[in-house]
Amino acid sequence: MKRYLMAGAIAFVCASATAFAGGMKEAGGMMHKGFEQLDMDKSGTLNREEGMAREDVKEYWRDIDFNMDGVVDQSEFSAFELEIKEEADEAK
Ligand SMILES: [Ca+2]
Repeated sequence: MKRYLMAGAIAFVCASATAFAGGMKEAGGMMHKGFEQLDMDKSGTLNREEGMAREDVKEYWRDIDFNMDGVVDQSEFSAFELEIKEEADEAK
C-alpha cells in the first residue's frame, strides 16, 4: 500500500515541475510565481535575491535551501511547494 502512496507523491512532484515549466502555478486559489518565473537569469537555480521576490520563499529560505549551498534548485523548490500544499490541505 505504501508503495502506491509513494508513486502518487512522485507523480505529484513531476506534475508540479511540468506546471513550473509552463510558467504558471495555481495553488489553493492563490497565484504563486513558479520556479521559472523566479529564475530571472534562467540559471536553473534560484539565488537568494531571486527567492526574495516571493514572500513565502523569503520567509522559509533557510528551510528550502536543503543542502545549504546558497541556491535553490528545482528539486528543492518542488519539495517546498509540496510541503506548503500538504500544510494547506491539513489546515482544511
Ligand atoms: Ca540548495
